[in-house]
Amino acid sequence: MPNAASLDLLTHLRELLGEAHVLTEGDLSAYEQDWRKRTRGKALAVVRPSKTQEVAEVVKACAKAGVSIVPQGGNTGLVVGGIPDDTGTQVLLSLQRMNAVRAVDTDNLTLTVEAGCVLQNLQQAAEQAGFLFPLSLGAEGSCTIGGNLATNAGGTQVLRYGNARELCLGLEVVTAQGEVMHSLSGLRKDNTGYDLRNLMIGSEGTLGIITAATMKLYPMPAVSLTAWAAVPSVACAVKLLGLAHQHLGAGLTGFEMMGQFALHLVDKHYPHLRVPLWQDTPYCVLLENSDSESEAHARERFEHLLGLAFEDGCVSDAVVAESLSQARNLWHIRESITLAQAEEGLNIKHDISVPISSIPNFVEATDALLMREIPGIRLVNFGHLGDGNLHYNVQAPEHCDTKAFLRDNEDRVNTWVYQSVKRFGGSISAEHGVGSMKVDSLPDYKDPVALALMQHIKRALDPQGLLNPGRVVR
Ligand code: FAD
Ligand code: 2HG
Ligand code: ZN
Repeated sequence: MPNAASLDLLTHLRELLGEAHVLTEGDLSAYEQDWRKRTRGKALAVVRPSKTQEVAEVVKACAKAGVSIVPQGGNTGLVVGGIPDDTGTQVLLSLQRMNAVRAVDTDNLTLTVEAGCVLQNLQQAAEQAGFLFPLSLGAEGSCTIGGNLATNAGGTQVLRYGNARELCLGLEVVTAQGEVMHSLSGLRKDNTGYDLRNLMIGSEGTLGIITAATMKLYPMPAVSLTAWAAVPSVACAVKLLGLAHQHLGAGLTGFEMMGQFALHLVDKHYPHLRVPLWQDTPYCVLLENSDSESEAHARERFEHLLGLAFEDGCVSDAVVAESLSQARNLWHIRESITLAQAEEGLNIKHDISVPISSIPNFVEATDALLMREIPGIRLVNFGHLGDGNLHYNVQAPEHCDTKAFLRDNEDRVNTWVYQSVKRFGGSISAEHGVGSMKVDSLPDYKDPVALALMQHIKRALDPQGLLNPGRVVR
């Protein structure tokens, strides 16, 4: 039951946003439950501002009442960072109504959008203007650009275009004091002091609320071809990556690796997708070659590369998509692994990175350790090999009680994987962020001085601890 101060705050928020946009009753699970349905919180209210000034007023009202705020975009995050805790005292601030494209500047090659703009709509706006916005991930139909920037999302085009951070030129941010930082300039060069844009990117809603962003546009490649190759080992996949860099140069826009069990799950749960070549090989690789010349040129370069890889023994079989729909289907298979894993049951997720050169040894050592410790464990290894980033996920042994398995094993599996990552000089979060899931592990794996500086920054920017408390740093 909210106390008198909370009831006063709710009255104030209703005056600011209107009754319809301060939700306290009914089914709020879309806001209060995380995408994986592993955690359910309870908000004092879900508020849905439609303008930057409204966000600022909400923050000021909450700051005055001492009530903390959890910003939320599309609620597709995978580390429980964008839902309220279970105390019923936090305000969940959804950016979903702030979804306008504010400006397209085709000379400056930029597009300015509000934070709640769904990534797919941003991609389409870029396409309508004749350009490419390259950020691409499985959740693109629901995640928002504000959430992408708050988590510095990666996805499948990073090796050519970079993470969300590299695609952003400017931000508009509401601070923890309810002030608006106007930095949407769209400049490619600006050395007037500390880089506050990059501080906000990846801060997961703990330092400010992103309300709009100016993003880079890129020329649309004339043609993109997709190939699917069977590789005999992880070391061969790394070798193929080296050859692809050498022979495709900047044309290499995607390089994803998928383990046999990951593909088995897609085959089992989505048989209509007809996964190619997976049965007789431990790993498959998806490659994309984007070319500014012609399809014939792209195909010739691809075939040359695959020919060399066959000769070298690092590819045992391969197909090059003959049409756009075949290429889309191959990507769809890759993007369906997360959903196929969810269909299979509760699981443990990792989004680790190690230097690309260490990936074969990391996988070999970690596979051996986990299989020795938990006989029957099912490893779902896939991801962005081109960035040194793997989703080294774990599914419970078959026919076991998955809830009990997670209760008894999740922490020790995480420790084994993280220790292995540390041994190979990697990161325990390459993509999804820290959220509340990894906040207590971070001190064991982050440089202590770096962590202390993060804590100082948090206290300096948000001394009341109002923005997404308990996430990223404590
Ligand atoms: P939310 O889930 O709503 O929020 C995520 C975090 O950002 C929270 O901490 C929240 O408080 C904060 N936040 C949200 N909006 C704002 C804002 N405007 N201002 C300040 N803070 C804010 N991630 C990848 O990096 N690469 C992938 O390839 C990838 N693939 C995915 C595939 C699937 C099927 C799914 C379900 C998820 C995937 N993700 C991936 C994770 C997720 O989609 C990304 O983290 C995405 O960027 C989150 O965007 P969102 O709008 O849903 O944010
Ligand atoms: C992907 O690359 C996402 O598909 C999700 O980052 C990974 O489900 C996962 O673990
Ligand atoms: Zn990923």
